[in-house]
Amino acid sequence: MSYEYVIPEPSADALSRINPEDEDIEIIKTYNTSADAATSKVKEKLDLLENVILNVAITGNTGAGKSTYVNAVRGVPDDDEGSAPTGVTETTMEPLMYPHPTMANVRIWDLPGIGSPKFKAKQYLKDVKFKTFDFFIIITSERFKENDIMLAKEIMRKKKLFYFVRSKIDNDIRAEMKKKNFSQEEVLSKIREDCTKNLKKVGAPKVFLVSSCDLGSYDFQLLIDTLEEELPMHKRLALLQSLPVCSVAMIDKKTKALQRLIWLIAFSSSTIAMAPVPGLSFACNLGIMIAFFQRCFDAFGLDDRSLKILSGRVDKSTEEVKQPMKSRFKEGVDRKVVMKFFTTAEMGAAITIAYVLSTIPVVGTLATGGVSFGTIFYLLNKGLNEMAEDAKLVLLGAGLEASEQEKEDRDKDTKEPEPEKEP
Ligand SMILES: Nc1nc2c(ncn2[C@@H]2O[C@H](COP(=O)(O)OP(=O)(O)OP(=O)(O)O)[C@@H](O)[C@H]2O)c(=O)[nH]1
Ligand SMILES: [Mg+2]
Repeated sequence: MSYEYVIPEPSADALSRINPEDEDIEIIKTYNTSADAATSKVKEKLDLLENVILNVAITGNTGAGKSTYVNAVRGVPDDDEGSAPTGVTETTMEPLMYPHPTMANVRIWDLPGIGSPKFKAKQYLKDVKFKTFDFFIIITSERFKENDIMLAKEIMRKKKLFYFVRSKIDNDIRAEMKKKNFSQEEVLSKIREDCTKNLKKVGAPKVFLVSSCDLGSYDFQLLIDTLEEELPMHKRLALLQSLPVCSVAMIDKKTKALQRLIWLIAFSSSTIAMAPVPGLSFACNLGIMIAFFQRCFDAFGLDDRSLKILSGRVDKSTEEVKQPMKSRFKEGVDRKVVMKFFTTAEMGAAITIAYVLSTIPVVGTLATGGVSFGTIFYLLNKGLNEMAEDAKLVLLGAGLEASEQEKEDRDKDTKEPEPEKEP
């Protein structure tokens, strides 16, 4: 006996809310004509997005700040176990791979310095196995030199992506602050001009001014925006999930990236509901939701490890930085917390009906499937947004991002006073 199982043709409005890319819309459209093909395409895509490997190479002169940058983008303090060794005497002699602490598929490579006068870019790239990398970050803490340029040209020749980063900007700002008529914007634009002048031989490349001690300031966000534009979609998602939460803008970017996964997960979970085993779909959906929420929790840095690191940075206790969290995920993601989503008044009715029906063979295959897509889609979005809010509250509470009120006050203070009117 076969049962007709139909996901209703999605309306334009529903599609715009789900916000799939063009190729995803094609999959949704083909569902009604070939459910199996659409389902396996969705699963393939999910698998690719969740498990893609991203290899990032960090290179540059000795002492430029490579290892410090590696630690910063992994969200790991320099003195942490498993961090890249940093300091004036430590030198990275061979490519060392540092997996992201919560996303092992994102790998940051600390490459050897390129400072030697005998440096040969071609041989260097061969030695470090350049094909492994999705892109290169070339770091300097002073002027870009001939070796940086040679390397950039060779990377270009190999048709790989690279980005110039001028590091230790916080040091430059601190030094200039002591001078009369200090203007941060002027200092930054001077450094930018100087870098551009030094890099004339490679055209007019963008240079990103970064402090590994303060990723929330200067050009780090701009660097990520650029990477986002230039990386293939599936790699972009991995990158955004893995970056440390350093600003509200970063939280918004992560939210958007994670939203991309939701419709695919909801779609594939609705097809599980077709299995004619009582209660199975409920259990599977619960498992899927726990896995997704754990992914979001880690990406937003709400896990104990990240909060502990944050509390160390801002000199507060972990309890203090955690205190502003309002969502039901305050104590972590587990079965009990996710079950709460199924017992709130708004969802209760729909889920109870779906669950009761799913225990009745035959009817269950239809009913659970029918509500599953919408329900899971709704619940995953709700959980994601709750966590994003929490992440913002934690950032504000830690004093790493100004509140709207503080920003308004600051703007008022920096505005030129209105000239007094002549009587
Ligand atoms: N203030 C400040 N100091 C930095 C920054 N980046 C690196 N440093 C310091 O610069 C020194 C050298 O940094 P490393 O990260 O060890 O440099 P490296 O490029 O890995 O050096 P080698 O492995 O020897 O080639 C360390 O004392 C860091 O603490 C930064 O953005 N700001
Ligand atoms: Mg190093």
